[in-house]
Amino acid sequence: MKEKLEQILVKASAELEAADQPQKLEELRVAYLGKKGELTAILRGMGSLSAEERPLIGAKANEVRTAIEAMIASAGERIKARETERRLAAEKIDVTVPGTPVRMGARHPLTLVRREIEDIFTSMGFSIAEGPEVEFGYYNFDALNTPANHPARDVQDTFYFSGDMLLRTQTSSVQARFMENHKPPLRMICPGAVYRSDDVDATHSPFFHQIEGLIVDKNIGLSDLKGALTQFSQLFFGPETRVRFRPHHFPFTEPSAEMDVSCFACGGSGCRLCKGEGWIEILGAGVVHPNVLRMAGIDPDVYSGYAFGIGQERLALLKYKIDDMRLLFENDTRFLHQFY
Ligand code: 2NM
Repeated sequence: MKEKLEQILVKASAELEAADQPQKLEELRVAYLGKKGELTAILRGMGSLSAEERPLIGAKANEVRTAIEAMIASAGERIKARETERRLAAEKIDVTVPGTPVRMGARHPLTLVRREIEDIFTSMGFSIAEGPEVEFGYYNFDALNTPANHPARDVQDTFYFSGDMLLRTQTSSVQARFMENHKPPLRMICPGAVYRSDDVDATHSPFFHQIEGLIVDKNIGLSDLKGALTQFSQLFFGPETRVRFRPHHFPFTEPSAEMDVSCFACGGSGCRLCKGEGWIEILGAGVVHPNVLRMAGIDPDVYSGYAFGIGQERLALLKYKIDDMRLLFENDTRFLHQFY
């Protein structure tokens, strides 16, 4: 029996040394030390031994068991270490390999212009409001002192749905709504898309964007308008910028004007950008017509205001020296990646 135990130890030692998988190790543990294992079988058979032999074999059997347990433990360590090594080798990353380049997006020139205008006017205390692009004829026209027979209301100029609904032709409709919901004093701008039935060319599109502004308070007049829009022009085009106002007509303002800025390319001496004029038209503006205030429930004998409208596309073309508005809408990334 002693020899048998020694044989078991030799065999176990060889097999455990060869074991290279956790499952194999577990199989060997069961085969030697398990309930039906070889060593267990020997311990069971000890009943048939003589009283002198029993303690000797018992001690030997325990010695073998302890040795096998130790070998299993060290084989386990070895297998684990080898597995760790294998994974370290397989999952090794070379941190010096250059990364996959990420193609960064760029902001659309219209977004750049809109944000810059928003920043300038919010710095002057204006808030930003939005409204629906599908609008009632009332807010787009009637509330803005544009009566039923006005040419702007013609189907040639405006996209109509059935009934009194249309695609807004100006963001002033947002201001008509705003005046109904807010008491003066109020100071707001409304950026947004507008729609007019125009053919597409380098400077026209049936879909474009405006930013309109409105201020209503006591004692607001043309001088306030001039001050704010001069300030805006100098912040947007540069501190040397001069402005001039030319009389004009809008139904919702009286008096009305168009505003030019001195050409920021040539400083006013005349160049290609300003077509030799020295001046570039950038917006329309005026003192809000009393009828517009009255329609919105504001007493024109107490309050007055000024309003202005800026075309975002026009400013984007000027600022970024783009010669065709269609480029803004074609989503050609080679073009769009040039602005930041
Ligand atoms: C322009 C030019 C002049 C304007 C007027 C109003 C309102 F709501 F007060 F009636 N909003 N926007 C206005 C005035 C817009 O765009 C060229």
